[in-house]
Amino acid sequence: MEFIDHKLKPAKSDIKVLYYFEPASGISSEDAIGRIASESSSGTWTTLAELPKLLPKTKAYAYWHDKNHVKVTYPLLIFERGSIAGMMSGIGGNIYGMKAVDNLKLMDAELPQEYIKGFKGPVYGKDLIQKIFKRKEGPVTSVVPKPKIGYTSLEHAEKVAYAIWKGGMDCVKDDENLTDQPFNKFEDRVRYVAKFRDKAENETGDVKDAFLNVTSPNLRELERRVKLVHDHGFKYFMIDVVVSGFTAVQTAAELAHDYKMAIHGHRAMHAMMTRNPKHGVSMLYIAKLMRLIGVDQLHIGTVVGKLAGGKDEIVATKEMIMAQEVGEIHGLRMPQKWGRIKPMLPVASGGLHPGILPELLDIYGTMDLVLQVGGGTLGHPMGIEAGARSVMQAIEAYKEGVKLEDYAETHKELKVALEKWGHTKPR
Ligand code: CAP
Ligand code: MG
Repeated sequence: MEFIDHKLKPAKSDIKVLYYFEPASGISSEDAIGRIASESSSGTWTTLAELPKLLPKTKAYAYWHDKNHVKVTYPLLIFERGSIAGMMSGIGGNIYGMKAVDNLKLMDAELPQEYIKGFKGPVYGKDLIQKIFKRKEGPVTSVVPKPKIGYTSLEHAEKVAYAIWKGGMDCVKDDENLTDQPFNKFEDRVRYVAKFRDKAENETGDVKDAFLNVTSPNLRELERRVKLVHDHGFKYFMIDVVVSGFTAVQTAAELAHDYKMAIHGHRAMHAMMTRNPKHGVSMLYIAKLMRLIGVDQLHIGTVVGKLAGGKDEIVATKEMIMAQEVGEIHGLRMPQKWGRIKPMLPVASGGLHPGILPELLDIYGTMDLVLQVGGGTLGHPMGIEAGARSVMQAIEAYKEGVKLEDYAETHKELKVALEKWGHTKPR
């Protein structure tokens, strides 16, 4: 009960966390929220013989709750500045295993300017559309070679990447589980993709780039791979942010700032923690941490595609990563002021194909996004280059406010894509 104060007005410099919680049977809501605030700050399960003088300054307090939501305010003093790992071992640590709660989900946290100034944020963020692709508005388009793995590094570059670029796409993305396999060594892929990027740029006159996956077994290797990508003239590199972990992503961000590169953040494994509405951590909060650390663009879901993710959370997340200030949404999002941290671009990907792009773009309500269309490009009956063209045609149709079917009358590749997939939403 010492860690509950319903009258408390949190300090401006506190971190205020919103949790969804379900007390275990026999545990009252008060007991549960007291244990959450206590175990995640300086409390423990028993009274102690000695107490340090500083203790009162280290305590978190549950200061508001309703049936299943609690807000806990944490003094900034107890967090190492600039370390997400340090923060999450507190507010995302032991409390998840406490028997006092049956379920617990970290929905969001309002981060004070005092904490935010310990981070650099993205090198480019939304500015990458203009600074890398020299365009006023998006979308940035990308295709990931499918099948996910199986091509050799030369086939990946010569057969697939080159066709994708010739078909009009901006970028070719490594799949999340393509790193350094015997049949597609990382070094070889970087070298070949650079060679065919140059060829495609010369032939099209457009900027072409790639999201080469630097996800690595250790930080030394991560640094080596980022340097290799940089030295081959790429503006981006990609990292699987969840499997790599916060320390690796913060290392990647340091490197991105050194090399003035953009980070494409893939979120594979997020659904292990984000999908259950009652337990884990929200994708919204993972996205907040990634913007803070310095990821320039991050997968946040499509609603219409093949992977789970509710519309309310995806729209709330998109707003939060793109704006400089957002308001509270009960039970879903805390208020947040971003100060000088640049906006992060959302990446829409997963089961997309030309027939459902208009619906997706309506949901996003902006052209400032990255569209990734893998199977929906590589599965085109007329081949890879035609597949890329069909996606570009669907985007053009949308921008001109023309129905896809009408646009398809004069654009064969789109017509063939619609004949194959129609407007189906894959599962
Ligand atoms: C999409 C994808 C991406 C998913 C990740 C895949 O391919 O390459 O990894 O989009 O999910 O492997 O499925 P398709 P999310 O375009 O062929 O579906 O974007 O939700 O993080
Ligand atoms: Mg993938």
